[in-house]
Amino acid sequence: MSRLSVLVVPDSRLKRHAEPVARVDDGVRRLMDGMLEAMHEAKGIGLAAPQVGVLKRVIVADVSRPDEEPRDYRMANPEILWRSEDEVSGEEGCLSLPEQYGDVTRPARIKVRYLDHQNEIREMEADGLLARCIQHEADHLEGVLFVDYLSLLKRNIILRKLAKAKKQTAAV
Ligand code: GNR
Ligand code: NI
Repeated sequence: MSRLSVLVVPDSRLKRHAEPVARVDDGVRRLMDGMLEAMHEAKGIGLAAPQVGVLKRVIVADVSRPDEEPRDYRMANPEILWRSEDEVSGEEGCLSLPEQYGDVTRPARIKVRYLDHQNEIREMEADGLLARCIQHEADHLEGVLFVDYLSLLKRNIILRKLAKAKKQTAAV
């Protein structure tokens, strides 16, 4: 059982800027492991710390398909150092916007620098779904959600639906 629960929109913590970690210590490692557990449980491919109410620059990801070897990424203070000129559109979802989807155009490839779970600096190039996922998670650290890239009309339809759903759960 996971003790971390994923916040759902509307929640002001999902709109805040997250603070860098000074170093990856046992506390940050525990956070990363708890986030991976919550992410896998929810069948997500990524998760950012603000989604579990922690305003730190920590993200995790595992974009492997069920038939593939799992590959967990743990990243603190991720910095996108380079984005490709070429962009691709793809459908995104978010555990904080349950059952809502939309097409987002993003750079196809990125280079990212981060601290790994051993507090070592690493640099990595990513493409495909991993590149999309890291960009989506990095956005969470700035309080940006995928719906912020949609038209005002589509965004408002989604946000209104979720606000209504939350009111109804609160009323039960
Ligand atoms: O599970 C998720 N799927 C997904 C699909 C396309 C692009 C990004 C993502 S990340 C999302 C989990 C999540 O909300 N991470 O913040
Ligand atoms: Ni998300």
